[in-house]
Amino acid sequence: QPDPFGFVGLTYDDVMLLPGATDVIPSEVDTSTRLTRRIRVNAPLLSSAMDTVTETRMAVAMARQGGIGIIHRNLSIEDQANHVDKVKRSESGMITNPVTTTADASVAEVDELCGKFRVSGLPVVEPDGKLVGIITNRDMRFVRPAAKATTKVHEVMTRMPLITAPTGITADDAMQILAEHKIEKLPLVDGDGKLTGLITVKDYDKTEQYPLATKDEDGRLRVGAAIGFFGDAWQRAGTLVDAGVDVLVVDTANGESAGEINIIKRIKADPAFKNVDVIGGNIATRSGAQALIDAGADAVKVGVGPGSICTTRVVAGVGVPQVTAVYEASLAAREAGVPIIADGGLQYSGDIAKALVAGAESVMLGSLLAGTDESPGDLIFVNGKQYKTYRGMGSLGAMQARGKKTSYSRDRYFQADVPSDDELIAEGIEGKVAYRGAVGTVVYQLLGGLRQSMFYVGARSIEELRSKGKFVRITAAGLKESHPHDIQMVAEAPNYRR
Ligand code: RVP
Repeated sequence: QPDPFGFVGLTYDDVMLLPGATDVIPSEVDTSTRLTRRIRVNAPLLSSAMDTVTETRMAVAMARQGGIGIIHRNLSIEDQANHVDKVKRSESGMITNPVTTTADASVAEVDELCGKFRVSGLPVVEPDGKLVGIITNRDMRFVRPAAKATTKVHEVMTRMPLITAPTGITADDAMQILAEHKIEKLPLVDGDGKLTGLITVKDYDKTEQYPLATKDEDGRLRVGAAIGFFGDAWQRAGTLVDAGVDVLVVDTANGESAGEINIIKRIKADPAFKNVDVIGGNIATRSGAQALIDAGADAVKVGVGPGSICTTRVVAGVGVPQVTAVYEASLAAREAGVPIIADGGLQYSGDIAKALVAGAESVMLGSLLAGTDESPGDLIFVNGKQYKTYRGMGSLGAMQARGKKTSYSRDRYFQADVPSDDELIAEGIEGKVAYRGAVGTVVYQLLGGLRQSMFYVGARSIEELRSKGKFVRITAAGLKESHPHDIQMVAEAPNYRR
């Protein structure tokens, strides 16, 4: 840095986008973008890998809205992989690996599996995979609760011959069969009568309800998951891949650390991981971005200290205001063709367009989503108002959550070796955010705001927004003028809170 004090760090509140000539209206713009080198999404939004933000429900909701959720890693490997598995099974054009049961299992066991995977019935197979029947709610309805443990599947299941279809049937043809026979589940079988897949009517309903959903080639929702690089991180990565994860996010507070660079290189070199993309982060400089790109990252996540719950900039005195950080990182990333994710610090929908114009291709949100129904945790009431808890992964609460030996959250802050809870150095705080209802309505407002931005700038696509958008720097007086002023709000706005 030749002139340290001439190098100014700017953030969202320091800049505004210039309005310009436009021939598009908000409803016409296309908000699709690149998440990683290989994966596109219809909405440039990720939910943070935090234990008060993203587990199954959030990840499903985000993918349905066209974005993606990143399952946090303050969990055992098994629990985290379970979340991934549940998202992948939540809806799909075709389930390639359906949960099944056998004829001699009990109805109680079927009940348990149905509850666990949130399905209404299971194909029944022989040990070699041959389909022998199907058992659904309809078959189990008249089994008394007390008899469930002793009633066997073969006593109540619907037996072959069933309505089935051959492997490889098209979606439209399958839908026709479902409609013609008024059935909800269509097992797919190969020439030997072995079960190869399952198509359900529920999944078609979902496809119509969420046309922008982020899906893989098999029609399953996409999901990401966070890993670190200490301890059992390698095993975690492998287990997540086995569970079907689409993207791994190497999630540390300093992405330029030797450990992170090494694990990215190792993943990218291993054929077992050839179908997953890897997001590296976080960094906040051009050289940081370059280091992750050189290691092979498929996207680079930017943000050191901007998070609403983050105290890194105060505790360590380290960080770069986010608009400058994104811009600097993009100087390396644009050249390499690697997308940037702007992580943390977004307060309003207008900040999304600012992040994209500064150089990002998508944004990651914590506090804006933590107050929704789909985030983990219960509603809390304070003075009659509704809130949900939200905490930094570097807060004492998060770092202590899994005890001393099994370090998860704490190794994000490179404190896996700290011998006792009392000796941890927190880099985040614990708090609460206002309850905001369903993710769907929050994302609707965020994307709506982004569409307005694109209209003002005259951009039909995110790519066009990024190339056409221009900033003006504003002062504290300009920021004051930008917010409502000289008035007391008397009605709640759906997209504005002080
Ligand atoms: P925000 O959206 O401003 O709430 O920020 C969320 C981001 O903050 C996360 O995606 C993560 O990068 C970062 N974070 C999470 N925990 C902490 C911390 O404890 N310092 N920071």
